[in-house]
Amino acid sequence: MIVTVQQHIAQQQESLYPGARGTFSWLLSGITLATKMIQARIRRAGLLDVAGSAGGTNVQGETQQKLDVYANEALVHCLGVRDAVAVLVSEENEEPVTFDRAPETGKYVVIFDPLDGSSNIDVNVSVGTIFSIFLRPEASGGPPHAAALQQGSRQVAAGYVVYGSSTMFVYTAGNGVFGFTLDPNIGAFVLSHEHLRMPDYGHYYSVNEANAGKFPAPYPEYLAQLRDGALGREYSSRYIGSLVADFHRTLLKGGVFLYPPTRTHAQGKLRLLYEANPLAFIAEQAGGLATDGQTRILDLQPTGIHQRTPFLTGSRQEMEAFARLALR
Ligand code: P6P
Repeated sequence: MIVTVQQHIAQQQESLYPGARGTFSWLLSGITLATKMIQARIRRAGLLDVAGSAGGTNVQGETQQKLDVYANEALVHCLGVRDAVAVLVSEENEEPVTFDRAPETGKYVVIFDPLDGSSNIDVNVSVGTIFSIFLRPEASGGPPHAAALQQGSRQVAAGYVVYGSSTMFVYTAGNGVFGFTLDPNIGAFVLSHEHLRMPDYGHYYSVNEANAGKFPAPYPEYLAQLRDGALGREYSSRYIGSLVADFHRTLLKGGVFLYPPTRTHAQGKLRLLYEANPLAFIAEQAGGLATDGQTRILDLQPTGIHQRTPFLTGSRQEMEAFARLALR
């Protein structure tokens, strides 16, 4: 018996919030629809390029669009037509997109990275969509930024879609982490990973070693511990350079992913609102941890919708080993 994302959300909502009017599952269906559109376009990327190379339009007469522009437009459209959405924040839009909706209707703020790692598509590496959902604060009569600048601990849901060897939708609404695999035969995301848990430790660490000479203390010492077996086990280095793919492996296999600050980028490269916050929520709901090297990601108070943060996330044992060095 298959369970789709919509069914699962509705079941979750009914058990957690009896009498919920299905608004949230309707909202989430906007994300699943957009990501199905995105994956269909990604799967044809090379063909579209070939088809679209003559004069910038493809055989369907569609204007050739960069995939991340297409992904952004798909999400803005599919979410914008759902009247439960009040504010959208996207990695692709400098400013929030706001919808003039009554506070009792427009209850949600959706923040997303429409296509993270899109530069990897040309070389057929997995990419992903990441999303984070907040309730619009009651007193949100203020500017839309205020509705988006909430601590990650206030997220009502978060998730990602990884467009890999299969297309998987992974989400949490605060009651565990669930994975759904797209069945192309029926065009639905079907429950495939119930109650995903991050192992207590792993055998992979994931960092861009090319930056290793630029990391401040205690990162060099920590990486040396992992390489030298100081944690009592051997590690392999795995770094795909696509955040969602590196995170997904860490969620399933354990270990640690880190994008530290460097001398040139004191706040690291990854974004707080639509990369670190949603993945931190997932990591913690699966039994892992996520920090900026000092502070729990979900406790950070954002000050800007595109702000960056150092980002470490992974299994309890690897994260606690880092904390012992950082808090010495
Ligand atoms: P670097 C992709 O461009 C991205 O935003 C993330 O998906 C990925 O984790 C990171 O940048 C890779 O950055 O500096 O290691 O190439």
